[in-house]
Amino acid sequence: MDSIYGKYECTLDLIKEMIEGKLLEYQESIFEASGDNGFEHIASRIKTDESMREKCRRRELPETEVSALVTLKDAIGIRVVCSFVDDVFNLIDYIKTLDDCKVVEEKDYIRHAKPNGYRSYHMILEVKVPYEDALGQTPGKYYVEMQIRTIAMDTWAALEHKMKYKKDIPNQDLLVSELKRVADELASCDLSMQTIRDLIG
Ligand code: 0O2
Repeated sequence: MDSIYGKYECTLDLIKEMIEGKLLEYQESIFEASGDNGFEHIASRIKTDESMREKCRRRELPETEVSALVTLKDAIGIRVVCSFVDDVFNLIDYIKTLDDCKVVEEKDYIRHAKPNGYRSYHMILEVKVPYEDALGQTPGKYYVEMQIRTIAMDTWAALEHKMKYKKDIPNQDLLVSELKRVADELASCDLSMQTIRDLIG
């Protein structure tokens, strides 16, 4: 079966690399100015053909390029993991200044954690590029899902994700409530770490 992304598949990699490049420029500029690194690392992915098709079916969308690249907006996913909470919000401010990138959706699961304890800042960027998009327009518009969070939030999300996708875990209810408790503890530690960093100056 052909890729759901059709002839636009290669463009997705180019856009992912372009945004990553801008993030690395930011990291360098912060390092030059202060010796800090701005963020710890980037993890990125293009959603696989199989999981994009599965998402289309779940949303009762036709399995087309337009569904995958225009209606759904997470074909390109970039996660940036920071040491400190302030680094997360400074990075968000920087992303909002980028030329040809418009934030079209924002979810602040840091100030408003999900009931299970999930914390992260999500943004959908609409990126204007000199390539054709799935609607046949040039310059085209592509979408990038950004997730920005601290190391503590990231470790928690990975563990919770693992639990969600594993079947027949004994004492699952207990683990769910323990995870929620730990998420709140980690949030409190993140704030304490930020305070100590600010006091060190
Ligand atoms: P993958 O493979 O990570 O991409 P949508 O993206 O439209 O399906 P929604 O709720 O509109 O879903 O978007 P939201 O809330 O911004 O969440 C999108 C992504 O955030 C998810 O992608 C997860 O990666 C992550 N996420 C959201 N909530 C949780 C959570 O409670 N726990 C964990 N571990 N991750 C979460 P996908 O689509 O699940 O998959």
